[in-house]
Amino acid sequence: MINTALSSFGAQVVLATSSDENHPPENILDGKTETFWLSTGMFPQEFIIRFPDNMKVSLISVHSFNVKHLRIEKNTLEEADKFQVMAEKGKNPQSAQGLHSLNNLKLHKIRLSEIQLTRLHEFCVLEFEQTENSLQTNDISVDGSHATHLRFLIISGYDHFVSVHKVSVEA
Ligand SMILES: [Ca+2]
Repeated sequence: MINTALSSFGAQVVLATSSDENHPPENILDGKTETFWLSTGMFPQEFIIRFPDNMKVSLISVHSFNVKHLRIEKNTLEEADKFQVMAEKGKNPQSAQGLHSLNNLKLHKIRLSEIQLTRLHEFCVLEFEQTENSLQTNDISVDGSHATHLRFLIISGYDHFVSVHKVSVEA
C-alpha cells in the first residue's frame, strides 16, 4: 500500500539540517504536496524519517523542487547510527566532496538526541531532473528492503534552496 500521509501512522522526521519555522520538516510527512520543508543553508542537507516499526519498503516516492542529487540510505536498527545505501544511481564524482564535508556539518537535531552518521564508502547518487512549473516527482524502487529509518541526503540542488513537499512509501 502507499502511505500518502506517513505521519498518520506514527512516522516522524527525527532529524533535519534546516528548520524554517514556516516550513518545518513535519510538512514532508503530512501527505500534502502544498506544504513543504525548505532548506535554509548550504549543501548537503538531510533529513531522517523514523518509522514506528520495521517496515518492508518497496517504493519511495518523493515530491520536491530544485533537488538535483539525492542519496537515500536505510537503517534497520533501533538507533539511527548506521545506514546502508538503499537507492543509488547516477554518476557524479563531485558528490564525494559533498559527502566528505558532511562530517563537519553541524546538524540541527530536532527530536532525537543521539543520531550519529556513518560515512559510507561506496555510493552514487540519484539525479533528479529540473522542473519549472511543477514539482519533481520521482519513484524510487528499493527492492523490498527492511527499514526503521530512511535518511535522505540532498547533496546538491538546482538553486540555493530546495524544498521537499512529500515523501510516501509503498510497503
Ligand atoms: Ca507536505
